[in-house]
Amino acid sequence: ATQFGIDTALKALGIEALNNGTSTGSKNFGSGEILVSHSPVDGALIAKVKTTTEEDYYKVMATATAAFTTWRTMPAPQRGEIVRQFGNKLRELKEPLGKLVSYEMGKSYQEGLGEVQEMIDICDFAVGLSRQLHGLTMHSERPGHRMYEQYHPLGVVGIISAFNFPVAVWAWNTALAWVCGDVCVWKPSEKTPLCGVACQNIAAEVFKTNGLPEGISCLINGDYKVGEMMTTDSRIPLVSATGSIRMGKIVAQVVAARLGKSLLELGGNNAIIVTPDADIKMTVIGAVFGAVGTAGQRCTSTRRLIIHDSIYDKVKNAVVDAYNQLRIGNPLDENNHVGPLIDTDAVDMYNKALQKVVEEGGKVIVEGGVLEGEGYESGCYVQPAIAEAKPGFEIVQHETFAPVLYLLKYSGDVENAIGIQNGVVQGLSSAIMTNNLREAEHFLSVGGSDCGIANVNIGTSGAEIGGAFGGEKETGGGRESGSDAWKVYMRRQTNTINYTDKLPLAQGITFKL
Ligand code: UN1
Repeated sequence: ATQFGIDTALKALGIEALNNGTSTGSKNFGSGEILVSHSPVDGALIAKVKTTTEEDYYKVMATATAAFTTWRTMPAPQRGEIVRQFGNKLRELKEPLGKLVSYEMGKSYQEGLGEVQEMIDICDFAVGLSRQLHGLTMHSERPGHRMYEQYHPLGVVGIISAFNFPVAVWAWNTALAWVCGDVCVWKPSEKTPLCGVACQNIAAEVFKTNGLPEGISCLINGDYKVGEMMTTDSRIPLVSATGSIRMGKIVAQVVAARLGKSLLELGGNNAIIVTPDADIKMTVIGAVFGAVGTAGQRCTSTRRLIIHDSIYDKVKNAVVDAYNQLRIGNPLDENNHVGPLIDTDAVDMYNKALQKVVEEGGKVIVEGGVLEGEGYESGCYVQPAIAEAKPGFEIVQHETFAPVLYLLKYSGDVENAIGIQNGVVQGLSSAIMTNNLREAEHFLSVGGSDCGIANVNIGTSGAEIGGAFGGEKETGGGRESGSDAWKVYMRRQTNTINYTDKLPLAQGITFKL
């Protein structure tokens, strides 16, 4: 762990051998079972975290709801100032935090730094937003009346995040929620609890320095049962959850049963359509980064390449060539492209997917396999694989969170490729590689991609924070991050004011007493 400066990074982030996984800011406690965080990089124990019991949770919620009454009255631009300071702290700690992300989650150090950069970017975005939480004004149909709308904070926002973006997805939610006047309770993935502790330490210091109350940023830890405390809790008007479709369906139903709001960011099954007019060089970079970046564990990872038959062999050979150059190994070593999967369960899923595609009649053209020997002791390193498949295969309908890329062939019009691309239950990210304006515009038109993200001459992953991020169908319909995604963190109120001494009724109704 000392080799890549992990010990120094942990120290800079205030991570101890045993951490309290429940926190309201600077007050940390926790009396639950102990969660152990092992690195998929080398299998070593990084540190332990005490989980949150029901009793701990009630303390957190009491503190959070009390903090809300203070925080919501602070002018939004002043809340923005706090988020600005938080962003600056992240700038200072970018390297240690990027390193911890890489070491606890397994993505490359470059991608770990990129993730922290997303946090910094969303803070900047939120600071600007803090002066722009705009509503509209409308013209009243009644004389001497004024009508407008305003946005008020919602309350306590619950955040459930996944292991694959252990810090950025929290920041997307929390930076916006904070400027909107909400307080947040976060349950990070039980696979990356230390990333949660580190972020909470950073936030806590900023709130404390500014003399703000405990409870604006809260952390809870544990498995799905801890998440359930939030989904069933009617004091939480919004639950923002990132993870599997299976998890999202449960969260959606539990939150809806109490008529709460949920913001869901679930699975993707993202495809790149490669048309006869594609720039092959660009296609290869986009497809390979999309498929093997974060070892295929992004929700935006490229899972399917839908290639026109006229250029199929050319594209296939170029992609296979690129795969042969991939270096797999310790993600903190910047010579490597691909790090480990999160754990050995993920390795099993990867193996099963490769088995299944062969059973269904597919052909593996870049052999997969679990890597063994020096440097691979954790058992989590796999060879990124490519299989030729058919769009209708059962396995191709699923999001396997691993570097398995399916090559699918289409013939004729781009419409056929769009049909294949849309023919799955997920609807997160999509892309077309083409220099043909007609094909590109068709792909973006109403009859084109049905995804929340549709790119031209860019891969499926690596979205910028400025756009709204999320997808349709079983991806869950939520939108986070940029554009007007902030609106979900606030409640809208329509106000009509009568400044006359008459009381005319709307719709021309007369009512005489
Ligand atoms: C995720 O995988 O949950 O677009 C988020 C991307 C990143 C975010 C991915 N900016 O790939």
